[in-house]
Parts: sequence; structure tokens; C-alpha cells
Amino acid sequence: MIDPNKIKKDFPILRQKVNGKDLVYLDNAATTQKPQVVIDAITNYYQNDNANIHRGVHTLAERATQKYEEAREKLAKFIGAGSSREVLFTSGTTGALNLVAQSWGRANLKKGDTVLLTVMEHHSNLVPWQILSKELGFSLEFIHVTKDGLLEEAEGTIRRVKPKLLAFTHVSNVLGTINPVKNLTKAAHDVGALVLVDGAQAVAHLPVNVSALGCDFYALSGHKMFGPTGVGVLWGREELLKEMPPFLGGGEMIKEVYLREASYKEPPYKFEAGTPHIEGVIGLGAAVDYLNSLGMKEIQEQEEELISYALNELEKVKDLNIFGTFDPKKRSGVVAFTVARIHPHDLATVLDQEGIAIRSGNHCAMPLHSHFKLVATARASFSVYNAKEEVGKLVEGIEKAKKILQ
Ligand code: C6P
Repeated sequence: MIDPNKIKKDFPILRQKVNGKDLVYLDNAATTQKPQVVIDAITNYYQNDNANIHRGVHTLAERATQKYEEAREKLAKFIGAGSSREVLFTSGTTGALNLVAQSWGRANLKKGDTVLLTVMEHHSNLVPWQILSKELGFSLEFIHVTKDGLLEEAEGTIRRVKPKLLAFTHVSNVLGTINPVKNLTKAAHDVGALVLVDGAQAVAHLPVNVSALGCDFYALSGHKMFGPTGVGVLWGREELLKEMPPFLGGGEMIKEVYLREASYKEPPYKFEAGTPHIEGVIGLGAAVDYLNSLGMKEIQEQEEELISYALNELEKVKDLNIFGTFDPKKRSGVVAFTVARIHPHDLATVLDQEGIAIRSGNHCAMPLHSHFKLVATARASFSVYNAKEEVGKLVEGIEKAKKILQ
């Protein structure tokens, strides 16, 4: 079993005090902290290898290129991709989802088609489709969410709507719900739809194997899995990527360029125009090594126990209302809640005085909050370095806030 207090030593930022108290970092769904090995990988790159990639023949350029491409191999293996050619580096999940919309979507969607989303999507998997549907005239439909925070009648909705694309989140960043990707993918494929999965909140918390899930696209962010910000991945099935037009044009994505036309490289390079986030990719590769060293199954087991404990403890707090399912098998380490007569921002401010970092607001999921007739929630989100004692500190902090604010 993973010992969070031992893991914590790998993360230098967690050694500090905030407002005179030991930092309790419970905002991991927004971004995770970085282990020393990731910080070292980035520093080493700048100290020893910095050069542009895929361009020069000099030693530094070759070293930088090799490290960048090694990271692609690591990512491919980590998510169970058939080939590293299916791993495109993007600016993050948002970049990956927009890439699918602007490349695959623009080439394949038209009036009369439907894109099926869910009410629990992050804005990143709503707004790109809204922008495109206004322009191209296809429809948007939504799978609803039960009061327990699960997808409602998902397979029935897929069969009824017969979408061209089903795009949904693997794990909700508000409810923590782990959606049944494999079953929904099968239902979508049965009606001829492609499937895009937003894996932003999944990859650092449970083993992900895109081949076993059977989906067509999978998006993730490096910074939510102990890697740097500004880098992420779009995984796509190779035959789809080959057919898709490029999204951005520029250097290194081309074979030949003439004044009025150009031919393009094969994926993944066709989708990586310009100088990429080289140190970000190398740092992300180091984050994958770190996650592998802990073991994704072990991480999942440890977090499952922690979330059960947290739900149990928070449920005992009077006037506190938790959103989402209480089944730890269907829920990842995110707990959104409200406390009667306290605004979530005020609660987060009082907790900060206690050195406890949580997020408050709509967590970029306004439609989901509207669905529950809420404007904002408080959200504690856990990672493998969080210990049960920190749940205790959160509960104490909430009780203190109640005394001050209620
Ligand atoms: N959610 C949160 O606090 P980017 O910003 O591109 O790395 O990730 C976007 C994104 C997409 N999908 C889901 C399910 C997400 O949770 C996020 C990011 C953060 O919940 C920041 S808003």
C-alpha cells in the first residue's frame, strides 16, 4: 500500500507552511504538484540539452529530439496506445479537444448531424462544439445526470440520438464520477459514432488503456498528472489521424511547401506545427516514469480508500451537502460540496488561513452547476500524496469556518 506521507517527500512544494500552518494541498483537480524528478528533468534539459528539435543535426539538437521522442514512446505505453505515432502533443486537454473539433469536426460534421455530450462536461468539451455547431449547423444533444451524479440513460440516449460523435469526460471534475467508457464506447460504435474521451481527471488516478477502452480519441493534460503546465496529449486512432486535415499550419508539419500549396507529414508531426513545448514534453515523460514507479493500480487503490474515508468524515459534518455518488468504485478523488449559509468562496478563504487549499466556484462546469441549481460549490480534490490526517484538518477547518461565517 502506498504511504502518502512517504510520497509527500518527493514534492518539495509540499514542505512549506502557508499562513503559518503546514500546507494541505487539496486542489489537485485544478493542478497537481510536481515531484523533484520532474523538476530535475526540466532543469537538466535547460542546463544540458536545450535546442530546437527535428531541425538541427548538431549534438544538442539530436539529444533534445531524442528525449522528446522518448517521452512520446513513454506516453504511448502509459495509455496503451498501439503506436507512438498516435500520440500528438498539444497544449493540454483544451488544446486536444479543440484539435478534434477543428480538424475532425470541421471535416466531418454538417447540418443534420448530432454531437452527443453530457451535462457534466467541463467547458473545454462544450464550448469548442458550440462554436463549431453554430458555424456548421449540426446539433448538440446531452446525456443527463442523475441526482447521484451518474449519467442517466446513457446507452438509451445514444441509441435514440444516433450521434456522429459521442464526446464525454472519463472522470467528472466536479462530481468525481468515473464514467463507464468501455460500455458507452460500444453503444456509440453500434450506432456508427466515433468516441472522444476527455481524460483530464482520469490519467493520474486510474490505469488508462485506450486500446482496451476502445475509444477513438483520448485527451489529457500533463499538469494534472505531476507534469508541467502547457503540455498535453491527444491520442487518436492512426487511421483517423491520417485522414484528418492539419489544424495549425507552420514549420515541421510539412513535407514540401510551394508558394500556393504544401504537402504534409504523416501523424503525429502533421499536427505539431511550430516549435513545441519541448521541456514540457520531457517533463511529462518524467512524470510518466514517476507514476509508473508508484504503479497506477496501487495509486487507484490508495485513492479509493482515501475517498471513502473523506466521504465518510465529510458526511458527518452538519449542514454539509456532498454532490455525486457515494460508491467509491464509481468515484475518483474529487468531492464538491456546499455548507449551508456559507458561500464557497468564503469557506475557501477561511480554509486558506488554515493552510488548506481547495477550489471554490463553478470549476468550469457552469451547466452542471445550473443542473443542480447551484452557482458555486467548494471542491476538495485529492492526490496520492494526501493522507487521512489531511481529511481531518479539512473537517476541522470547515467547522471553524462554520463558527465564523454561519
Ligand atoms: N479542470 C479544474 O479545476 P486544461 O486546462 O486544458 O489543462 O484542462 C481542461 C479540463 C478539461 N476537462 C476536464 C474534465 C477538466 O477538469 C479540465 C481542467 C481544472 O477542474 C481547471 S478548470
